[in-house]
Amino acid sequence: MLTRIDHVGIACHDLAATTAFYRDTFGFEVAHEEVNEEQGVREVMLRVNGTDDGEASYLQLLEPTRDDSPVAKFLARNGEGVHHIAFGTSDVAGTAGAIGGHGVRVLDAQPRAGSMGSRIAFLHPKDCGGVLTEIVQASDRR
Ligand code: MC0
Repeated sequence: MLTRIDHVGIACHDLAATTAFYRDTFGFEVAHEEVNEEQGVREVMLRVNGTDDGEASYLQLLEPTRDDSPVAKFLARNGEGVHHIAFGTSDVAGTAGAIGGHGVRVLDAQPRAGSMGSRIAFLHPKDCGGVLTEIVQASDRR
């Protein structure tokens, strides 16, 4: 069902400064940048390995666009740091349904739009050992 780590999401206050840190200190390449208004984030995807063909893994840097967004709440409570982990699948709806069958709350009954044209569904952190967990079906365009 879940075939790889798609990305690790990191919450930050200053997207430009955090991007520069990971690019310049670790040498990760900036692969993509976008705003997701539904999720209330401005984000940068830094490629860790592979190519943008659905097999690469990324660091996803997340800066909130509004104070009532999940990432803004997370930053206010915890400060900067790891916000979620995302696993790749070829069938986000089917995988979410199967995981939900194990008693895990699926936060997105209908998959939503994720970064780089992906389809995503979140799982409740309280049902995943305290880790906000995301399932990602990469875009064919990746
Ligand atoms: C909240 N909690 C977390 C957490 N966020 N625990 C671990 N990791 C996180 N990221 C914990 C809180 O500490 C709290 O625990 C409890 O969950 C309730 O949190 P809350 O914020 O007070 O309550 P809710 O229910 O309003 O929101 C939590 C929930 C929400 C996870 C349901 O943040 C959500 O729906 N998240 C999914 C969407 C999301 O995060 N979008 C941003 C990334 P205590 O013990 O105090 O009760 S968008 C993204 O990443 C996209 C663009 C992409 O990947 O492509």
